[in-house]
Parts: sequence; structure tokens; C-alpha cells
Amino acid sequence: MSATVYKNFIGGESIASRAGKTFERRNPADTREVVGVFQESDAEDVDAAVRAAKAAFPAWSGVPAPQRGEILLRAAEIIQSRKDRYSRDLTREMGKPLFEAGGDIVEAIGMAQYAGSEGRRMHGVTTPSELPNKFQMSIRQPIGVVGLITPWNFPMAIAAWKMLPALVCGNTVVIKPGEDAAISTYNLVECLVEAGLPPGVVNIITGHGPGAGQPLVEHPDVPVISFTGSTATGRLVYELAARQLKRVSLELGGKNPLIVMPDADIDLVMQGVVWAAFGTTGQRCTATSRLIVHREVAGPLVARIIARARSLRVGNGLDAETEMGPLVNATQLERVLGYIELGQQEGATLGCGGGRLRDGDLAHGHFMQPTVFTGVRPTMRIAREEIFGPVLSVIEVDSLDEAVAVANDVAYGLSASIYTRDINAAFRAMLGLQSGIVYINAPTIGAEIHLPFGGVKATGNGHREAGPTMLDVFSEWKSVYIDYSGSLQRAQIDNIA
Ligand code: UN1
Repeated sequence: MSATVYKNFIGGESIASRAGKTFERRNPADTREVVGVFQESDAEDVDAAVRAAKAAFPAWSGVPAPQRGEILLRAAEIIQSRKDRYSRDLTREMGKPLFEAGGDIVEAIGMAQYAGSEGRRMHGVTTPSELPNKFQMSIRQPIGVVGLITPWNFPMAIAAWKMLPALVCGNTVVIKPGEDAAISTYNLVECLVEAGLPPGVVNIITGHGPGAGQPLVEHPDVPVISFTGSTATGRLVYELAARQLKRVSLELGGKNPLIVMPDADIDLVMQGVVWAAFGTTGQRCTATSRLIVHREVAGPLVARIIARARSLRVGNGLDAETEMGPLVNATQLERVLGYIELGQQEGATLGCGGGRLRDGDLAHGHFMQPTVFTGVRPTMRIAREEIFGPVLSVIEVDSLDEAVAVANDVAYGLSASIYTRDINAAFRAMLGLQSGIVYINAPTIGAEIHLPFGGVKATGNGHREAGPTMLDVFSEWKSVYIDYSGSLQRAQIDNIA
């Protein structure tokens, strides 16, 4: 069976890259299978997509927001009706097990419903004036063409988080999905088009960062860039975009801590840690990568985590039994294995895992064992750098204050968690942890789309996706003053005797 060829989607048409170059994507669980062939786009292709988006902007921004929202609500129903097929596509392209792929798609459906209904809200602020016979209010307006650069780890959910708020606000879009998982973006856009999205309102360009991502970031007709990916690439995106004073939203790395106090329910902690450290093969920016545990309970807790990690069924995500899939590609596998070596050199103890898995069919994929390092010190690189793989570092502490200090002593601040039954400890941690998201008695993953999502410090640049905050990146405020007094009324500040 020959693989489907995906062309760029520009102005409602499928168009090959001008240079005629393509690249193929292979299934990370079985690299004998090509899951799709994609266009290797360059600056000319990006320019064509931006021109299409720019041409579509006047009409789309003129559609009343509730009607824009209705298209998103219809798309939600279409995605729902194809959830099983899209889940299989998603598992084949990036490896997560089918039940997790379904969750990725459900997150996109939730966002389509939430952003769709926002078409009927999009509240501004109306306040009394300092002067008589004067009215004032503020409204949101669309900005123009937005450029979206999305990752492979939540290929439908994160594309939806960015695209759907941008659309309901009245912008048009050029999206460059992660080259390892572009099919899910095509699936999402297919539903929007069937729901009635006009040609040119969303355009898809595939390719790699330097060839296709950079020209999008630098294009003078793209005033807004939203990027999710590594902190290193995010910094580059920010620098390039700053030259043109663009609005940039960055969602970058994490090194998420999960704190365990001695009074915690140890069985609950074990389940939470195993899910948050090894779910999605640890390839979530919200994954738990540091277990900061009170010394009193460290021994029994870590023994249970290791026992459960050893029993996790690693395999092809299409297999219903599979609990953990492969790493996304060979480079990531090598990178993670490099950290396993480094951790040992730094003096940490390998509690379990650490190796590549090659038995039987696994030899054809990028599989490795769930890994736990014990005896980790906060200064070690495995305790400070984002690994983005199934690797948990266990750090022992003696108090809540020490736990919070260790948790905060990294560059990142996305998600953090504490397990305790002591309400005072929970509140102290909730306020003291430097992160955009805090969980109490739940692990660091599983954010819902109707609360703000994002992080502090090197995790981002102050913006939040999802929740009511999602509109801020994609709209411009306009404050409107209406003087109906019929005379010149000087503002209060200009009227001081
Ligand atoms: C990500 O890992 O990039 O909170 C996003 C969660 C998911 C999203 C994760 N809702 O785990």
C-alpha cells in the first residue's frame, strides 16, 4: 500500500511545494511503515499561504463572531463522528496508545465547543465615565494573519488550542504542524472546511523549522506568532519576531515536580506518578519528571513506583494492551538514552529501566523502558534539564520548605503538584510553587481547556493558552469613548483648576 501524499493546503486547494520536494514520515512503533508523504516547503510556499490568508481576512473578520463560532461548533460534531479513525491516524503518526490518542482528539473537540461558544461572549468592559453625557466601552478586534507552529506530542489538541481561538476572534491562519505528526492537523482542518470554513481562512504548510517555520516567523504580513516547542527554539522564534515587534506567544519546556509529604496516600501517589511520568512516554510538557519526596516515605513509595514501572506494557499503541508507546523518533530516543548515561555518570542510581527495547517487533520501533533514577541531587543535570522521555528523577527532602525550594530551583515553571492531607501544607505549596499550574493530590498532567494553560520563567513569555485568556493573544483591544453632550468636554485630567 503506498502512503498518502499530503499537499500544502493553500486558499482551499491542495498544492505541491514549488520546489517539488517532499519528506516522508514513518510510524515510530514500526518504521517499516510510511504513514504519509509531506511537502518540504520553503519561503515561497509560506509566502503563497500568507497571501491566501491575507486575502481571506477582510471577509472572515467581517463575519459576525457568533456565526464564526457556529462553524466551530459544527466542526466539533464532525470531529466526534470520526474520533476512532482520527485516533488511529494519530497513534500511527506519533506513537501514543489509542486511548491517549482519543484523549488528544477529545481535547480538540472540547476546544471547538469552548471557542465556538466564545463567539457569543467575547466580552469587553463597559465602565462609567468621569464626565456626564459620555459613554465608554472596550471591544476586541481581530489582528490579521496569525502564524502557528505546533508540536507533535499533542498534534490535534494543541493545533486546536491555537487555531480555534484565533478563528473565533476573526483572524486567518497559516499553520506549520510539527513534521513528525502533521496528519492530525489535516484531519482537524478537514472538519472545519466541511463545517463551512471559507477557503483561505486556514492554510497548512508542512516542512521543517529552518525551511518553513522561520519564513513564517519572519513574514512581514504575519503580525502574530504562536509557538509550542523547546525553549531553545522558542528563544530563536522570539528573537526573530522581535525585530518586527510581533506579538509572540511561547509555550516551552518544563521540569515538573511532584511533591510528596509523609501524610500522603501512598497508593494514590504511586498511581499518579506512574501515569504522569510514563504516560505519553513522558513526552508531555506537563509530564512529572521530578519526584520530590519526604525522606520518611521515600523507601516504600519508590519501591512501589519501580514495581509498577517494571510491569508497564510497552508496545505499539495500536495494540489495545499497550500502556506506553515508543519515543517519537530516533533522535529523541538517542537523546533520552544520552541522559540515562549522563545520570549514571553524575552519580544517580538506576532504580529500573534505562535500556532500549528490541525484542521481537519492538526492534522496528523507538522503544525504551520506563526509567527511574534514585539518589538524585537537585544540582544534577538530570534534575534540571527537560528530558522529554519516560525518565523520573527521585529527590529526597526533609521538609515542605525544602521541597518547595527544590521544586522552584530550575529554569522552568509549567506544572507542579503536591500530595498531602494537610490543608495548611497544601495552601503553602499552592502559593509558593513557581508554576503556571498547580495540582493538589493529583499529578502534573491533565489540564482542562477552560482554565488558562501556560507557565512562568523559561516555560514561556507571560501568555496563557486556553481558558478565557486564549482570546488575548489573538485579539486587539479597542477602547471607545462616545461623547453625546454636544459640547467640548475636556477630560478630567485636562480640567484641573
Ligand atoms: C503538552 O504536554 O504539551 O495537561 C500539553 C495536559 C494536557 C496537555 C499537555 N491537557 O497534560
